[in-house]
Formats: sequence, C-alpha cells, structure tokens
Amino acid sequence: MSGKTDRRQQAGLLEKPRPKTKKPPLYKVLLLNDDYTPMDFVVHVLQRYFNKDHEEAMRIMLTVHYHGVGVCGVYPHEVAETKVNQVMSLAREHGHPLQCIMEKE
Ligand code: TYC
Repeated sequence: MSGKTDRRQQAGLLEKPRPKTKKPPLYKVLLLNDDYTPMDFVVHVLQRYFNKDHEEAMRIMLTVHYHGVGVCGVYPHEVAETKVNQVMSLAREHGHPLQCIMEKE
C-alpha cells in the first residue's frame, strides 16, 4: 500500500476547489388566463412585481391570453411565494379573478 497520506491530501488541497454556495431549488411563478381580468391590470402586475418593462410585460400578458399560462419569473421558494401572495392580494383588492401560482422548475 502507499503508506502515509501526505499533508496536502490531509488538508484536502488535492480536491478540486468548488464554490460552496449551494443553489436553492427554483420555482416558476405563473399567471393563468381568465376572461375578466383587464389586460392593463396584468401588464401593471408584471411591471410592478416582476420588474418587466412595458414591452416585455405586454408580451407575457399576451402569451397568457392566447396560450392560457405564462412565466413571470423564476425565484427561490420564499421569493416566489411572496410574489404569488402580492399578486393575489392586489387582484382580490381590485375584484379581479386573476390566478397566480408557483411550480417547481
Ligand atoms: N384574457 C383577459 C382578457 O381578455 C386578459 C388576461 C391576460 C387575463 C392574462 C389574465 O393572466 C391573464 N381581458
């Protein structure tokens, strides 16, 4: 056998250095289509909570309008949850049936 382990190996210095930041699981925040929520309101929500400019917000809103669902952004669990709650609260306050959900990536 090779005998004694050298100091570098003991110190772990032969291991590939890896960044020890563990990445959290990510969640997509989705908007669902409905027949009643005004388009302007959805665009406003995308700009206010998802930091989209007007053009990108329009694009996402129309994706939802024509395809039934669209991705607003991808975030760690707690951030996604907060955004879902903010969107649902604002929609309820305004009497709109808009649905916002999160889904593991
Ligand atoms: N379909 C809605 C309308 O015609 C607009 C809309 C878009 C609603 C996206 C919800 O997530 C939504 N007024």
